[in-house]
Amino acid sequence: MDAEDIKRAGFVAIIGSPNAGKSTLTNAMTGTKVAIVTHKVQTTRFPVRGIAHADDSQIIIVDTPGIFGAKRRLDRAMVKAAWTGADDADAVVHLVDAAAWIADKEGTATPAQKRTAEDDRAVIETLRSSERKVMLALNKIDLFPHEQVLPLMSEFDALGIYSDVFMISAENGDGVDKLLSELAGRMPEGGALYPPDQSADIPMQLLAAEVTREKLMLRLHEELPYQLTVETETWENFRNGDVKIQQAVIVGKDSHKSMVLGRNGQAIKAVSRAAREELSELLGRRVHLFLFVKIDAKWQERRESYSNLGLEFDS
Ligand SMILES: Nc1nc2c(ncn2[C@@H]2O[C@H](COP(=O)(O)OP(=O)(O)OP(=O)(O)O)[C@@H](O)[C@H]2O)c(=O)[nH]1
Ligand SMILES: [Mg+2]
Repeated sequence: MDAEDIKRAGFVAIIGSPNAGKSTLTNAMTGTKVAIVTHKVQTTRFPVRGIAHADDSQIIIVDTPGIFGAKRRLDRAMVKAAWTGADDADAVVHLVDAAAWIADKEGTATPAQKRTAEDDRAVIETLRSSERKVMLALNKIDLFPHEQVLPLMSEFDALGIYSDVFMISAENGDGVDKLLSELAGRMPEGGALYPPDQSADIPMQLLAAEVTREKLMLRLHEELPYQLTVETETWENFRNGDVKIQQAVIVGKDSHKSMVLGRNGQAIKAVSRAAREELSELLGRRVHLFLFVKIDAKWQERRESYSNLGLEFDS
């Protein structure tokens, strides 16, 4: 698509409880990996912009952190950023894990699914008290028969806070084009905001740190993934096209450092290999990745940790 073909352009915020599939949907709509995805809650920490095109519109998808009853400073900052993303957008999609709701109704919900439905109810209450209508997308419809989702659609519809209800699978793409095309029509008139060949607006160094954080989240258990952060410290482009990336994995204490390293350094080696392979693919170049573990007991109480990610420290 050429820039002059674009007649509309705007922002769409994807909001919802943790694990609803917001980042999966963002990646599906932009056709590339702009946001990291894991099966764990609170994967996304800051809003990420992906750029999609449909019909004559440029649609800037803002993936946001999951919304939940946050207590820690970092969590509060994440939730605040999600609502700010919604306030600033031309359209808002509330994404709901329909599989969790159906399991909740049938009494077969896992504790995690129960929490998801509870977090959704809190989001609904906030949306109810705001003036604006948002679009609802019921996600993960690949996980159960379609007839089960119909009563759920009517239930959400009856709340009177949604302008439309969509059924989608962010994972296999069902319904995603329809949603995108609907969004395209709602973008305000105006020219392109980004070059049409661009599919993400996230600095490469930050995306590279996110990829490593994804691999750490997949590998490490319990609280540990939530107690660490990753920073890209150096990035060197070589003449032969290779790139050398050095990253710090920052943890709060010694025992966490040992867990990140793993026995004989096995854990960090596996993380490094997985991150390197994915980065090579994303960049289309050979990547030399070097990970170091650093201890900084106060990283979650430092202003820069937040401003680096575009989060507000005083949330
Ligand atoms: N079966 C199925 N799984 C899905 C679908 N969409 C997302 N998932 C899975 O749901 C999990 C969470 O996906 P994410 O995209 O990370 O969810 P999120 O809403 O961004 O989560 P946070 O960043 O933690 O708020 C991952 O394991 C995804 O693979 C879907 O349509 N169907
Ligand atoms: Mg996410």
